[in-house]
Amino acid sequence: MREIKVAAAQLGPIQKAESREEVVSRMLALMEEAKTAGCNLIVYPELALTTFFPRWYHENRAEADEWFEAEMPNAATQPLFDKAKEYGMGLSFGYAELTEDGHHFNTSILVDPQGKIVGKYRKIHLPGHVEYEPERTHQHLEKRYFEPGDLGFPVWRTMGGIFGMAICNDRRWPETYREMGLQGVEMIVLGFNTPSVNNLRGAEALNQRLFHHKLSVQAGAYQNSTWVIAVAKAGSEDGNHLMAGTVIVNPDGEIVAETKTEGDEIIVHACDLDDTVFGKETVFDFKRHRRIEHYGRITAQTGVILPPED
Ligand code: CDT
Repeated sequence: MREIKVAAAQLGPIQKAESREEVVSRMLALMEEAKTAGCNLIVYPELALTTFFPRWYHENRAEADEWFEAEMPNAATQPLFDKAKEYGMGLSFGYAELTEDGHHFNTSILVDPQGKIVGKYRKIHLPGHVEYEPERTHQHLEKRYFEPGDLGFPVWRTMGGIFGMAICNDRRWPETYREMGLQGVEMIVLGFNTPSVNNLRGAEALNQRLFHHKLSVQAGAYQNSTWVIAVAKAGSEDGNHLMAGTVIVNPDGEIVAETKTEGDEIIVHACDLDDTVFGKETVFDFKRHRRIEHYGRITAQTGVILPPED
Protein backbone atom coordinates (compact mmCIF):
# COMPACT_ATOMS: atom_id res chain seq x y z
CA MET A 1 0.00 0.00 0.00
CA ARG A 2 1.35 3.44 -0.99
CA GLU A 3 -1.31 5.79 0.23
CA ILE A 4 -1.34 9.52 -0.42
CA LYS A 5 -4.20 11.54 0.97
CA VAL A 6 -5.10 14.17 -1.59
CA ALA A 7 -7.13 17.36 -1.26
CA ALA A 8 -8.57 18.62 -4.53
CA ALA A 9 -8.95 22.30 -3.67
CA GLN A 10 -11.56 23.90 -5.88
CA LEU A 11 -11.53 27.69 -5.95
CA GLY A 12 -14.69 29.70 -6.34
CA PRO A 13 -14.65 32.71 -8.64
CA ILE A 14 -11.84 35.26 -8.55
CA GLN A 15 -12.96 38.71 -9.60
CA LYS A 16 -10.79 40.92 -11.79
CA ALA A 17 -10.21 43.33 -8.90
CA GLU A 18 -9.10 40.62 -6.46
CA SER A 19 -5.39 40.77 -5.54
CA ARG A 20 -2.96 37.84 -5.49
CA GLU A 21 -2.70 38.28 -1.72
CA GLU A 22 -6.48 37.92 -1.28
CA VAL A 23 -6.51 34.77 -3.39
CA VAL A 24 -3.54 33.27 -1.55
CA SER A 25 -5.31 33.81 1.76
CA ARG A 26 -8.27 31.80 0.40
CA MET A 27 -5.87 29.10 -0.75
CA LEU A 28 -4.26 29.02 2.70
CA ALA A 29 -7.68 28.54 4.32
CA LEU A 30 -8.25 25.49 2.10
CA MET A 31 -4.77 24.22 2.94
CA GLU A 32 -5.60 24.44 6.63
CA GLU A 33 -8.74 22.35 6.03
CA ALA A 34 -6.61 19.84 4.13
CA LYS A 35 -4.18 19.68 7.04
CA THR A 36 -7.03 19.01 9.47
CA ALA A 37 -8.17 16.20 7.14
CA GLY A 38 -4.66 14.69 7.26
CA CYS A 39 -3.76 15.36 3.61
CA ASN A 40 -0.24 14.94 2.15
CA LEU A 41 -0.94 16.75 -1.13
CA ILE A 42 -3.16 19.67 -2.13
CA VAL A 43 -4.02 20.47 -5.73
CA TYR A 44 -5.40 23.84 -6.88
CA PRO A 45 -6.76 24.87 -10.32
CA GLU A 46 -5.27 26.29 -13.50
CA LEU A 47 -4.36 30.02 -13.26
CA ALA A 48 -5.18 29.81 -9.58
CA LEU A 49 -3.88 33.24 -8.59
CA THR A 50 -6.06 35.46 -10.76
CA THR A 51 -9.30 35.70 -12.61
CA PHE A 52 -9.41 33.77 -15.90
CA PHE A 53 -7.93 36.77 -17.74
CA PRO A 54 -7.83 35.25 -21.29
CA ARG A 55 -11.49 36.25 -21.58
CA TRP A 56 -10.36 39.90 -21.68
CA TYR A 57 -9.08 41.29 -24.99
CA HIS A 58 -6.12 43.69 -25.00
CA GLU A 59 -5.17 45.08 -28.37
CA ASN A 60 -1.69 45.61 -26.97
CA ARG A 61 -0.96 42.14 -25.64
CA ALA A 62 1.76 43.47 -23.31
CA GLU A 63 -1.03 45.00 -21.22
CA ALA A 64 -1.90 41.45 -20.15
CA ASP A 65 1.50 41.07 -18.51
CA GLU A 66 0.00 42.28 -15.24
CA TRP A 67 -1.58 38.79 -14.92
CA PHE A 68 1.77 36.99 -15.22
CA GLU A 69 4.32 35.96 -12.57
CA ALA A 70 7.96 36.70 -13.37
CA GLU A 71 9.19 34.59 -10.43
CA MET A 72 7.94 31.58 -8.53
CA PRO A 73 7.73 31.67 -5.60
CA ASN A 74 7.29 35.42 -5.27
CA ALA A 75 6.22 37.66 -2.42
CA ALA A 76 2.52 36.90 -2.89
CA THR A 77 2.88 33.11 -3.17
CA GLN A 78 5.69 32.51 -0.66
CA PRO A 79 3.15 31.94 2.18
CA LEU A 80 1.75 28.95 0.25
CA PHE A 81 5.21 27.37 0.07
CA ASP A 82 5.93 28.15 3.73
CA LYS A 83 2.65 26.77 5.04
CA ALA A 84 2.79 23.62 2.90
CA LYS A 85 6.33 22.97 4.16
CA GLU A 86 5.24 23.54 7.75
CA TYR A 87 2.39 21.06 7.21
CA GLY A 88 4.61 18.57 5.36
CA MET A 89 2.23 18.72 2.41
CA GLY A 90 2.93 18.58 -1.32
CA LEU A 91 1.34 21.31 -3.43
CA SER A 92 0.36 21.96 -7.03
CA PHE A 93 -1.15 25.06 -8.63
CA GLY A 94 -1.32 26.83 -11.95
CA TYR A 95 -0.24 30.35 -12.87
CA ALA A 96 0.65 32.49 -15.86
CA GLU A 97 4.44 32.39 -16.28
CA LEU A 98 6.55 35.16 -17.81
CA THR A 99 10.08 33.89 -18.35
CA GLU A 100 13.24 35.95 -18.02
CA ASP A 101 13.62 36.00 -21.79
CA GLY A 102 10.05 37.21 -22.34
CA HIS A 103 8.08 34.02 -23.08
CA HIS A 104 4.54 33.51 -21.84
CA PHE A 105 3.22 30.15 -20.70
CA ASN A 106 0.19 28.73 -18.93
CA THR A 107 2.10 26.79 -16.29
CA SER A 108 1.64 24.53 -13.30
CA ILE A 109 4.13 23.38 -10.71
CA LEU A 110 4.51 20.48 -8.35
CA VAL A 111 6.08 21.26 -4.99
CA ASP A 112 7.25 18.51 -2.65
CA PRO A 113 6.49 18.47 1.11
CA GLN A 114 9.90 20.07 1.75
CA GLY A 115 8.79 23.14 -0.22
CA LYS A 116 10.98 22.43 -3.27
CA ILE A 117 9.60 22.84 -6.81
CA VAL A 118 10.19 19.38 -8.25
CA GLY A 119 8.16 19.70 -11.43
CA LYS A 120 7.05 22.28 -13.95
CA TYR A 121 4.60 21.77 -16.79
CA ARG A 122 3.61 24.25 -19.50
CA LYS A 123 0.20 23.79 -21.12
CA ILE A 124 0.48 22.26 -24.56
CA HIS A 125 -3.10 22.21 -25.89
CA LEU A 126 -4.09 25.88 -25.89
CA PRO A 127 -7.76 26.37 -26.78
CA GLY A 128 -9.44 29.45 -28.20
CA HIS A 129 -8.21 32.05 -30.66
CA VAL A 130 -5.69 34.83 -31.24
CA GLU A 131 -7.83 37.75 -32.40
CA TYR A 132 -11.03 39.34 -31.08
CA GLU A 133 -13.95 37.39 -32.59
CA PRO A 134 -17.25 39.29 -32.24
CA GLU A 135 -19.40 36.27 -33.17
CA ARG A 136 -18.44 34.61 -29.88
CA THR A 137 -20.55 35.26 -26.77
CA HIS A 138 -17.30 35.63 -24.84
CA GLN A 139 -13.65 35.67 -25.81
CA HIS A 140 -11.23 32.84 -25.06
CA LEU A 141 -7.84 34.30 -25.98
CA GLU A 142 -5.39 31.72 -24.68
CA LYS A 143 -3.80 31.50 -28.12
CA ARG A 144 -3.17 35.27 -27.96
CA TYR A 145 -1.57 35.41 -24.55
CA PHE A 146 0.31 32.10 -24.28
CA GLU A 147 2.77 30.09 -26.32
CA PRO A 148 2.31 26.31 -26.46
CA GLY A 149 4.29 24.59 -23.73
CA ASP A 150 7.84 23.55 -24.59
CA LEU A 151 8.50 20.94 -21.91
CA GLY A 152 6.53 17.96 -23.22
CA PHE A 153 4.69 15.78 -20.70
CA PRO A 154 7.32 14.84 -18.12
CA VAL A 155 6.66 12.84 -14.96
CA TRP A 156 8.47 13.09 -11.65
CA ARG A 157 9.34 10.61 -8.94
CA THR A 158 8.32 12.27 -5.69
CA MET A 159 6.17 11.61 -2.62
CA GLY A 160 6.64 7.88 -3.07
CA GLY A 161 5.13 7.72 -6.54
CA ILE A 162 5.27 8.85 -10.17
CA PHE A 163 3.43 12.13 -10.79
CA GLY A 164 2.48 14.07 -13.90
CA MET A 165 0.60 17.28 -14.68
CA ALA A 166 -1.74 18.57 -17.34
CA ILE A 167 -3.77 21.76 -17.65
CA CYS A 168 -7.44 22.15 -18.55
CA ASN A 169 -7.89 21.61 -22.30
CA ASP A 170 -5.06 19.03 -22.22
CA ARG A 171 -7.50 16.72 -20.43
CA ARG A 172 -9.60 16.33 -23.56
CA TRP A 173 -6.70 14.82 -25.56
CA PRO A 174 -5.84 11.12 -25.12
CA GLU A 175 -2.24 11.82 -26.15
CA THR A 176 -1.78 13.81 -22.92
CA TYR A 177 -2.44 10.79 -20.71
CA ARG A 178 -0.70 8.25 -22.93
CA GLU A 179 2.53 10.28 -23.01
CA MET A 180 2.59 10.10 -19.23
CA GLY A 181 1.18 6.57 -19.14
CA LEU A 182 4.18 5.45 -21.15
CA GLN A 183 6.38 6.77 -18.34
CA GLY A 184 4.44 4.82 -15.71
CA VAL A 185 2.48 7.74 -14.29
CA GLU A 186 0.49 6.91 -11.16
CA MET A 187 -1.16 10.25 -10.45
CA ILE A 188 -1.95 13.10 -12.83
CA VAL A 189 -2.90 16.42 -11.25
CA LEU A 190 -4.66 18.97 -13.41
CA GLY A 191 -6.53 22.21 -12.97
CA PHE A 192 -9.13 23.76 -15.21
CA ASN A 193 -11.17 26.92 -15.95
CA THR A 194 -14.02 25.85 -18.19
CA PRO A 195 -16.70 28.37 -19.17
CA SER A 196 -20.21 26.99 -18.53
CA VAL A 197 -21.28 28.25 -21.95
CA ASN A 198 -19.88 27.27 -25.33
CA ASN A 199 -19.12 30.65 -26.90
CA LEU A 200 -20.04 29.36 -30.37
CA ARG A 201 -23.00 27.14 -29.38
CA GLY A 202 -25.10 28.70 -26.64
CA ALA A 203 -27.61 25.83 -26.68
CA GLU A 204 -25.03 23.40 -25.33
CA ALA A 205 -26.23 22.46 -21.86
CA LEU A 206 -24.06 22.72 -18.76
CA ASN A 207 -24.78 19.03 -18.14
CA GLN A 208 -23.29 18.16 -21.49
CA ARG A 209 -20.16 20.20 -20.76
CA LEU A 210 -19.76 18.48 -17.41
CA PHE A 211 -20.28 15.13 -19.13
CA HIS A 212 -17.50 15.81 -21.66
CA HIS A 213 -15.16 16.85 -18.86
CA LYS A 214 -15.82 13.73 -16.81
CA LEU A 215 -15.77 11.46 -19.84
CA SER A 216 -12.30 12.77 -20.70
CA VAL A 217 -10.70 12.46 -17.27
CA GLN A 218 -12.33 9.12 -16.49
CA ALA A 219 -11.20 7.64 -19.81
CA GLY A 220 -7.68 9.01 -19.33
CA ALA A 221 -7.46 7.48 -15.87
CA TYR A 222 -8.82 4.07 -16.92
CA GLN A 223 -6.87 3.72 -20.17
CA ASN A 224 -3.58 4.45 -18.41
CA SER A 225 -4.45 2.98 -15.02
CA THR A 226 -3.64 6.16 -13.13
CA TRP A 227 -5.25 8.39 -10.55
CA VAL A 228 -6.46 11.72 -11.96
CA ILE A 229 -7.11 14.73 -9.73
CA ALA A 230 -9.06 17.33 -11.74
CA VAL A 231 -9.65 20.66 -10.01
CA ALA A 232 -11.91 23.50 -11.15
CA LYS A 233 -12.05 27.21 -10.70
CA ALA A 234 -15.80 27.73 -10.67
CA GLY A 235 -18.61 30.24 -10.37
CA SER A 236 -19.22 33.68 -11.79
CA GLU A 237 -16.16 35.87 -12.43
CA ASP A 238 -17.39 39.38 -13.23
CA GLY A 239 -20.49 37.86 -14.82
CA ASN A 240 -18.65 35.08 -16.70
CA HIS A 241 -19.59 31.69 -15.37
CA LEU A 242 -17.16 28.78 -14.99
CA MET A 243 -18.41 25.26 -14.35
CA ALA A 244 -17.37 23.24 -11.30
CA GLY A 245 -16.97 19.44 -11.55
CA THR A 246 -13.85 18.96 -9.42
CA VAL A 247 -13.31 15.21 -9.21
CA ILE A 248 -10.90 12.58 -7.96
CA VAL A 249 -10.84 9.61 -10.35
CA ASN A 250 -9.36 6.23 -9.51
CA PRO A 251 -7.32 4.03 -11.91
CA ASP A 252 -10.50 2.14 -12.85
CA GLY A 253 -11.90 5.41 -14.16
CA GLU A 254 -14.42 5.77 -11.36
CA ILE A 255 -15.16 9.08 -9.63
CA VAL A 256 -14.46 8.59 -5.93
CA ALA A 257 -15.03 12.19 -4.79
CA GLU A 258 -16.73 15.21 -6.31
CA THR A 259 -17.41 18.78 -5.16
CA LYS A 260 -20.95 19.89 -4.41
CA THR A 261 -20.60 23.66 -4.74
CA GLU A 262 -19.20 26.30 -7.08
CA GLY A 263 -17.19 27.91 -4.30
CA ASP A 264 -13.96 27.33 -2.38
CA GLU A 265 -14.25 23.68 -1.36
CA ILE A 266 -11.94 20.75 -0.78
CA ILE A 267 -12.68 17.12 -1.45
CA VAL A 268 -10.41 14.51 0.08
CA HIS A 269 -9.53 10.95 -0.82
CA ALA A 270 -6.85 8.54 0.36
CA CYS A 271 -5.37 7.36 -2.96
CA ASP A 272 -3.39 4.13 -2.92
CA LEU A 273 -0.83 4.36 -5.72
CA ASP A 274 -0.63 0.56 -5.71
CA ASP A 275 -4.18 0.56 -7.11
CA THR A 276 -2.55 1.45 -10.43
CA VAL A 277 -0.66 -1.83 -10.61
CA PHE A 278 -3.42 -4.22 -11.67
CA GLY A 279 -4.44 -2.27 -14.79
CA LYS A 280 -0.82 -1.61 -15.74
CA GLU A 281 -0.03 -5.33 -15.56
CA THR A 282 -3.12 -6.62 -17.36
CA VAL A 283 -5.32 -4.93 -19.95
CA PHE A 284 -3.08 -1.84 -20.14
CA ASP A 285 0.26 -3.60 -20.02
CA PHE A 286 1.56 -1.41 -22.84
CA LYS A 287 4.66 -3.46 -23.57
CA ARG A 288 2.64 -6.58 -24.30
CA HIS A 289 -0.33 -5.10 -26.10
CA ARG A 290 0.48 -1.86 -27.93
CA ARG A 291 0.96 -2.06 -31.72
CA ILE A 292 3.08 0.97 -32.51
CA GLU A 293 3.64 -0.17 -36.10
CA HIS A 294 0.02 0.98 -36.67
CA TYR A 295 0.18 4.28 -34.78
CA GLY A 296 2.50 6.30 -37.03
CA ARG A 297 -0.26 8.64 -38.21
CA ILE A 298 -0.72 9.95 -34.67
CA THR A 299 2.61 11.77 -34.68
CA ALA A 300 3.05 12.20 -38.44
CA GLN A 301 -0.22 14.04 -39.09
CA THR A 302 -2.08 16.84 -37.26
CA GLY A 303 -5.39 17.36 -39.08
CA VAL A 304 -7.71 14.95 -40.83
CA ILE A 305 -6.77 13.69 -44.31
CA LEU A 306 -9.84 12.20 -45.92
CA PRO A 307 -9.59 9.07 -48.07
CA PRO A 308 -9.78 9.72 -51.81
CA GLU A 309 -13.30 9.87 -53.22
CA ASP A 310 -14.36 7.06 -55.57
N1 CDT B 1 -8.91 26.83 -19.81
C1 CDT B 1 -9.27 25.96 -20.79
O1 CDT B 1 -8.42 25.31 -21.39
N2 CDT B 1 -10.57 25.90 -21.07
C2 CDT B 1 -11.08 25.11 -22.14
C3 CDT B 1 -12.25 25.78 -22.73
C4 CDT B 1 -12.45 25.34 -24.09
S1 CDT B 1 -13.52 26.39 -24.97
C5 CDT B 1 -12.49 27.42 -25.85
C6 CDT B 1 -11.44 23.68 -21.76
O2 CDT B 1 -11.09 22.77 -22.51
O3 CDT B 1 -12.12 23.47 -20.76
